[in-house]
Amino acid sequence: MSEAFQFGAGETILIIGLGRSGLASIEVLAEHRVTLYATDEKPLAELTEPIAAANAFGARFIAPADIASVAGRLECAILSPGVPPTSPVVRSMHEANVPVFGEIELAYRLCDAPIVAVTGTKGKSTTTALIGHLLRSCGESVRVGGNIGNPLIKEVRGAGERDWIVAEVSSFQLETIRAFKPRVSVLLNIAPDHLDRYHSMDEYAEAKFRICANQSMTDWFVGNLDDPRISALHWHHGDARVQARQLWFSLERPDQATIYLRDGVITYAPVSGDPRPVAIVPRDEIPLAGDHNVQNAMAALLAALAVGCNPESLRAAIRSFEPMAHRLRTVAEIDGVRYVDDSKSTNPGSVIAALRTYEAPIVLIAGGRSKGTDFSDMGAEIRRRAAALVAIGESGPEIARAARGVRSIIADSMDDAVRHASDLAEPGGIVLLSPGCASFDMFGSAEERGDRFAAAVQALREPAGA
Ligand code: UMA
Ligand code: ADP
Repeated sequence: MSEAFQFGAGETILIIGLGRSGLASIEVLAEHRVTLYATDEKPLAELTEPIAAANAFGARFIAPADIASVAGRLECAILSPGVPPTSPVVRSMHEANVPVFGEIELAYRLCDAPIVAVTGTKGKSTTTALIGHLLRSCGESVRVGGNIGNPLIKEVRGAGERDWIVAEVSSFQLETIRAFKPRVSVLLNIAPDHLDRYHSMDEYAEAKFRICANQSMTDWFVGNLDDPRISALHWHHGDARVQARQLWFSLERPDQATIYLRDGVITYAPVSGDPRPVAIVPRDEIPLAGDHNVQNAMAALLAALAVGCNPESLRAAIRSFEPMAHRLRTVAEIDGVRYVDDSKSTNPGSVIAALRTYEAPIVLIAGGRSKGTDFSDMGAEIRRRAAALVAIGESGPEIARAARGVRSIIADSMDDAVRHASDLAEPGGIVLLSPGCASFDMFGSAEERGDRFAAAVQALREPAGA
């Protein structure tokens, strides 16, 4: 089977997974008059709505057990990021020699606009949204999509060479790219996460490195010099994995970075023209809390500079960025206690980053569904920085054990957790929801978990028994 398919009439494609990514691919490929089949491993009873949505675009549902009956007719299959490559459906595609790739690759092949792609364990959505904001503020026409929530395939529709696409790409999505070649790639950090899908950190890191695998010398790579796995890609080390021109951000090594902090000011060392350092913005003027967000801001600024924005415009633009919900967002202040929703903190590294953000005494609410990560570093940071821990969810007891020595309570609902946390907090202190885990043991999503936290906090205002 050749790879020269055009995504047009006469071709037949199987969509694997009927979530947001799969349904968006169906919608766009239907416009290209491709013959579509769709499959999903969920029990049929739970698929009524997505099958109806797929049918509405002319896609026929095939149960996973019947896939072999259509395999011989397929040009390719488009895999949803949540479906692991070990899934039986994917295996049956390999056995039938049907090429399998992801929606990001499909979007790339159907896209005329240059792409800025962002990956990393944490900070992807913030950095992606910030790059979108910076480019837009500098007068560019921009569309933002990908893992951030709105499938990329829908954003690239109708985009031309004068537009920019800013794409958040997860490691799952990078597993199934082939030719995907962003004009600018951004690699933020690599920390333990998703170890229920990857056998090792090396395997996880390899998936992340794919973001720059097809880039050439006309492209740009933005990397974190403070992350040992990423700084190993520096051309100094003779590593050939990055062919693109390299731009580095750092909090720790100002002398070797393209963007760094000097006297509290984010400062750029131009890579061409006048080499004198350019002060871009004092860190205190970035509307995002914590050192980790200074790193995200530096990465976003480098990406915008690579696109061609000038430092003066960026200085004004970054100040007007609105932080995203569920990421260190204050949702209330009650009786002198600040309540902070960081529900999107879904791995131990983001809990550590959140704890390091505040000086005030913290009562931490943490726990949920573990992703196979080790909680010992997070436990040590809780001991160092938290006044108390309220542990929730499946991993609550494990986290409480890792933080042994800190006053801990196990709570069995968000309402219960917030009530305990409010009892434990002192005026001037912070109640911080930063779970360090997935939400699916207790909630439908991290957003729902954050909303339930905010609602439980609001309920504290109501008089008892009201
Ligand atoms: N399914 C199977 N077999 C499996 C697993 C899933 O058939 O083994 C089916 C499910 O029954 C379901 C469908 O696949 O019907 C779901 O597909 P999906 O899990 O890929 O989810 P989508 O709704 O398509 O959303 C995906 C991303 N989800 C994942 O990567 C898990 C979304 O990222 C992304 O926003 C969306 O595409 C649009 O690009 C979410 C995410 O959690 C936010 N990402 C992870 C993260 O950020 O840590 C990587
Ligand atoms: P992602 O899209 O990679 O999950 P987000 O920008 O949505 O990242 O942030 C998710 C969580 O991670 C939030 O709790 C946020 O405070 C935290 N976070 C953001 N950037 C970083 C970073 N560079 N290092 C560690 N944690 C971070």
